Amino acid sequence: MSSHSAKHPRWPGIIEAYRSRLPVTPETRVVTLLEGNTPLIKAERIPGEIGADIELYIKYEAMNPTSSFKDRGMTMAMTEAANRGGVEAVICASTGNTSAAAAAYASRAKLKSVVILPNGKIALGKLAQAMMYGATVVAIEGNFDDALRIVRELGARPEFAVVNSINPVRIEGQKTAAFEVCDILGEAPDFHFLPVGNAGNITAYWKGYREYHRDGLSKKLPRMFGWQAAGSAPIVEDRIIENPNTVATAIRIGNPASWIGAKEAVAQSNGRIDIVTDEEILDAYRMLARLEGLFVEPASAAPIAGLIKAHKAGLIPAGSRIVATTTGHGLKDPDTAVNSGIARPVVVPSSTEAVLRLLGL
Ligand code: AN7
Repeated sequence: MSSHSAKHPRWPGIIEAYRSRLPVTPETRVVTLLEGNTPLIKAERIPGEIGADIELYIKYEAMNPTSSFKDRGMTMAMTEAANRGGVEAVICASTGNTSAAAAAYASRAKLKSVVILPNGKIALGKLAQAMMYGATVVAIEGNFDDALRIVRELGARPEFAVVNSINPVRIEGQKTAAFEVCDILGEAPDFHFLPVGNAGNITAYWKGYREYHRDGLSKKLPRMFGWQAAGSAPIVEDRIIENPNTVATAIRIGNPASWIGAKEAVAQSNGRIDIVTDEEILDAYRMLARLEGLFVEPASAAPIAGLIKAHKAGLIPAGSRIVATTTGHGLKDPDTAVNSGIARPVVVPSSTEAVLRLLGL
């Protein structure tokens, strides 16, 4: 089991913390940046603001080394690639966060990284990360789904290791977030809310919750509620979306890799997968920052937008304990932040009087 207790005064990263539950051997050389052990922050104001009698916790995945949840899967994928032998480079398609994590962990593993991105649709911070960590960044004139198709083809070559979530060890790493939630709360929550893009994370959390439940470490299983952006909702619409679109570029995905995993998580947990509009996403995005002090990227606000929608629809019983995962940091996408309708800085002369006048004092 975990955790950030007396047993690990210094958090060792998710593989060491949950070694017995992950596909590694005593000989495995672990590639880590000490990811995981992210805060589970109780929301103080959102429940009241939306008039919901609930207990809401935010699993704040921005506190990972590359500022998104992708680091959990990437420590596993890079460890596997580094120990496999014969691998020269890792390769992935990405809407941004996977590429940032792949590039960082590849540096750590002394491997090259190649990232294939949809040109012009990557948030600035994520692009900066991949470039800084030294990836070869290829921007294709296509979307994420086109990029993933290319990666699947290149992955057939022995010198490449694919580190997208089609690589099953990524899901293994990501399931540790569910373990952390149960370790902190002492039990699984009633509901778990997540954004859904490729659907790897909802698949991974459900796997993690089931494993803890099977082994008697939790008595209940949460209902899994996943949220897609309205312009990019293949699972909800039950069809491949050729030209997905949403302000939440992280989940701008028309043909999710873990489609089946998401369907199973929802069916088995008596859960739900539904849409939220870009407007609802941006409202929740501002609400998280303004009311809770949590600046997340737009995709990460989708589960909060979903919570508001589900509460209005009467789907959340009073007294429910809910965990929502916010998957990436707000600083990843500064353009959306400054263009999201919030107040701009006001320029005044450099004097105390001018500042007082502006403040109406
Ligand atoms: C912030 O980086 O697919 O449903 O290529 O970056 O597990 O795909 C990112 C996905 C949610 C969706 N929130 O998770 C990529 C990529 C953020 C994300 C998702 C992503 P999945």
